[in-house]
This record gives sequence, C-alpha cells and structure tokens, in this order.
Amino acid sequence: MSRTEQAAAAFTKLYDGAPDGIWAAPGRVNLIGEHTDYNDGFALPIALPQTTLLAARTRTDGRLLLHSAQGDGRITELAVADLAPGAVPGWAAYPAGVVWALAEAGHPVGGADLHFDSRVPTGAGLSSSAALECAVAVAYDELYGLRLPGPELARIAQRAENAFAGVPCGIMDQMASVCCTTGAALHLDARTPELHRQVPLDLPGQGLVLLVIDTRVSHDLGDGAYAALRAGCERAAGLLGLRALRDLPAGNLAGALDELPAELVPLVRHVVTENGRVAEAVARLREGDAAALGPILTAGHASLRDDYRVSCPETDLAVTAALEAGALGARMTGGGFGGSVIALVEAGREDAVGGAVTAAFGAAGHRLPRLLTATPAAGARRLEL
Ligand code: GAF
Repeated sequence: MSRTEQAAAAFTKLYDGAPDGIWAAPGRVNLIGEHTDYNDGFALPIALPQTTLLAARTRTDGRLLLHSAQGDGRITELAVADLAPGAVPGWAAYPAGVVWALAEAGHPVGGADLHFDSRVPTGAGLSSSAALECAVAVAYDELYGLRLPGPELARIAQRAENAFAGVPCGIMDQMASVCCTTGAALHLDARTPELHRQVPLDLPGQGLVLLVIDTRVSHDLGDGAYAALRAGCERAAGLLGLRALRDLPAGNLAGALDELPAELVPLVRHVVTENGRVAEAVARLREGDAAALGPILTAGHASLRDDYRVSCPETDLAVTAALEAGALGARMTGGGFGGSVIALVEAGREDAVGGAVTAAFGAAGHRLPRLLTATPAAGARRLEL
C-alpha cells in the first residue's frame, strides 16, 4: 500500500467514509538567507521530499476534527466558530489556526474531518509546523473553492502561526512549503513574496549531494529567544530610520553600525551580509555553478555563530566535522538553537562526511545525529489516489 493509500485507509476507518482528497505539503531546508525574512529580506530555501500528508473531507456542521498518525490516537474536536488565538493547545493549534486565519480573512470556510500523517522530522528545524499548516491551506483552498494564489496561502499559514499558535516567525517556511518546485531553489523576497523566483538547482547533474544532519537538539521558536532577536532587528531599523533592515545598503553598513548601540551591531551586520550572501548564491546558481555555494554556506554559518549567536555546540561541531571531512561548505539551517545542519558534498563523499560527523558526535558525548539527503522537491499539492 502506498503512503497515500494508507492515509486514505486510516481516514476511512477513523471517520467512517472516504476522504474528499489527499494533499501533501513538504518540510524545507534553507540554503542561505537566515533570519532575513522578518527583516523584509531574502532567502533561498528548497522543499524536502519529506511531506505531511493530509486526508480531508468537508463537514456541513461547522465542526473541525483533527487526528494525527503521530499523535496519541485521540481525535481533537473543535467548532470553527469558537476558534480563537491561544485556545487550542499542542500540535492542533497549527492546522486549526489556518482555518481560523482563513475565516478571519473573510473566506467562506466551514468544518472538516482531517487526518495527518507526517514524515517531516519534528523539532529538527525542518519546518514540520509549516508543513502541517500548508497542507491545510492547500486542502481548504480546494475544498472550499477559494482559488487563492500560493503566496496568499503562505500568508494565511504564517498568520496562523503568528497569531493563533503564538510563534512570531517570518514567511520563509510557509513560502517554501507552498511555492517551491522540483529541481529548483526558491529565491524569496520576503517583503513581496509574489515576486519569488525559481532558481534551477540540479544537484545530481552537478555531481553534488546536500546532506542534512539533524543534530537532535530540539529547537523551539516559541521560547522567547527568536522573538528577542526579531525585536532587536526592528529596534535597529527604527533607530536607523528604516522601514526594515533590508533597506540598509551594504555600502552604508559601516556608517550605520557606528550609530547603533553595541548590542545591536552584530545583529545588523548579520542581516545585511546575509542578504548579500543570498544574492551571491543566486548569481552562482544562475551561472550553473552549484559547487560555488560551498564557501557561501560556510560564511553564513560563521555569521550565525559569531554575530547572530543562534548556533549551539552541536551545530558548530557538525559544521566543523563536515568541513574537515571534505564538505564543500556547511551551515546550520533554520531558526537555530539546535535543529539541522546542511553540508554540500561531492557525490560519493556523503557517507564519509556523514560518518565523520557521527564519529565526532560520539567522541563529544552528544546524541548521534540523524542523516538524510535532500534534493529540491515539489511544494504543497493534491495527490492522486
Ligand atoms: C524559522 C522561522 F520560522 C522562519 O520564518 C525564519 O525566520 C527562520 O527561522 C530563520 O531564517 O524557521
């Protein structure tokens, strides 16, 4: 039985009848452009082949029923009319928040029976929550005949996470989950997500592998550190008289840093140089030179470690061990404070690099990492049964 058939069969058993359809939404890794999205800046994520599947069917009584194959077996039952920020605890806040956000935006949505089955690792910085949200967004879009463009669905999903689940994230993860395409990275302009571009990225064709190293140090964006960084960036932009740090040209960086209190200097330096690294990475990819991403990734990690200070001993060790084992470049990906590291390696070297990182973790007494490889995969979509 395929995964799709399994999800349909589980739905049928739970809800006594077949689903209206099955949708899939992927997790992501970001190649470069970290902590830039909430500064109206740029990023370059790819969708992972790992997805969250959603089997769904509309209801006419305004009830919203949620069940996850990864949950405790119980069905959470809610009334769409009663959905309110903060009212739904746990994982169900992410999908329920999307229904709330659609209704809040004035879209004519009602209830549904939902069954999720996710293969996106949780707590690994690979956007498992965005995958949950975006699966609901695309399913509701079709089931309720909304026909919203991808960036609008991503905005709805981000609104769910910000206002309903209380996580002050930017829009990168939701844009990646909805708008990525197979064989390309998504060049995101977070100020105007509609202007995103697909940048072809044929890793196997260029003899490259992107190794994803889940450090198994669980990251949590809701714990205050992410919000504090975001607030620091917004304060710096305000002090500089800018709408957002994206509006600070790299040529004016040195002068701007002189005007800022010391604690904001490294934050601003990271954001401005990171936007520059995105532009450089896109230029190299457009020239067909994916291997040239290597040093850009490694420079991005140094900036996140030394200036933005969102790395941790495990992510730093994964980067160092991967580079020592011959990776072309490596960096933490996602929000940080744990999560995953990506390493760009020549094809055939992935086992050696992965083995070296695992050995280094063992020697340091860390939990051993989980390894996977990533190729740029498709964004959220309906699956054929
Ligand atoms: C997390 C957030 F959800 C994103 O919006 C982004 O800010 C990222 O951290 C850091 O680049 O994934």
